[in-house]
Amino acid sequence: MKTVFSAGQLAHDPKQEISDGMLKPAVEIPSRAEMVREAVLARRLGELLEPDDFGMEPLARVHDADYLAFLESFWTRWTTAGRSGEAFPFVWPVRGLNIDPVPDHIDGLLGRYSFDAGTPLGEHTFAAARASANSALTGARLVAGGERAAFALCRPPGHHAAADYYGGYCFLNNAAIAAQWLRDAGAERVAVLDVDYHHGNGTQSIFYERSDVMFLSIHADPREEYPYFLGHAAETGAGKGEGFTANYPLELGADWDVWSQALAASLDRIAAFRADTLVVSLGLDAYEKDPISRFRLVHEDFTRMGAALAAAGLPTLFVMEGGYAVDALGTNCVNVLEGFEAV
Ligand code: SP5
Ligand code: ZN
Repeated sequence: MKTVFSAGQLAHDPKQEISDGMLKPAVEIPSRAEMVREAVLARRLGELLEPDDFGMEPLARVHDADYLAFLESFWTRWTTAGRSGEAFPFVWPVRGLNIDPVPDHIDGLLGRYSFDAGTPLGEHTFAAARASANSALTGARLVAGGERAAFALCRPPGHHAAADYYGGYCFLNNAAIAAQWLRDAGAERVAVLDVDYHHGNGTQSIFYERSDVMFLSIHADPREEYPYFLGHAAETGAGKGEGFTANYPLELGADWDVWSQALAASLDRIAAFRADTLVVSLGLDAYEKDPISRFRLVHEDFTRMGAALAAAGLPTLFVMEGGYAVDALGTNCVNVLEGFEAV
């Protein structure tokens, strides 16, 4: 399987994040991608390709124009306000407040276009996020062109980013951008299966009222875990999209026995939907030693995961999401991809 990755994705290099009531060392760091790239090469998964630049248009199919303009202009506004280094929002337009008009001040804009304070935004973030989205798009084009599967080594990740807000270390929703591009390239029914430990709130919100892209997510119960405000089993889609979202929230501590049952249920739903293309939001943070997560998958479970995904028998685009046990990330990620190829 081919891997798509650009060194430009490393330019987002956050130093700190707000977590547990403190400024702590950032966990969504460039070495994550470098570790996965090394494992892809060491284990001879296949060719490593540079992405092409797809421009802004496929991003604008998923994200609002004003949100993209905010990301584009962020650094100029931030430095014009006399700031330097990484930005963190601290005020949000929650219920009862007025989201219109959009503020002029950068502190208001940061709150308007985000949903958490845990996601550092810096000078090179948007460029790196664009490069990451281009990797997803280049992978999508490989799959549309007839490859059985492709691996978009995306980082920064994407699944928490919605049409008009960032958060959860995500700025552009790579998986959603790829799924929409696949639809535009002729796929009729795309399933996005999110196996990241955290619920893919951004992807869910983007496709919630649509019946052409099914969204399924296996994740830690939002009653106990980030992102807290989406990912409950009762969320099944709305309007035309009713029945085209499926959530499998699991208790903290879930191991392969529990996790694989949700995976089997997801794959049944994907088969009933008669998806013609599968996009996997491939988080590796369900790993037992992930520093911010509390599931219990072991190395071999990731191989099993890949094999189970292959059994769906669909052209498959893997889009990397989270996973913060940096030393194990390459092993777990390539285990999934090798497990898939072995079937
Ligand atoms: C893509 C992705 O996996 N994003 C995850 C964002 C999670 N952000 C919240 C992190 C909260 C960490 N709390 C750790 C508690 C143990 N010290
Ligand atoms: Zn995650």
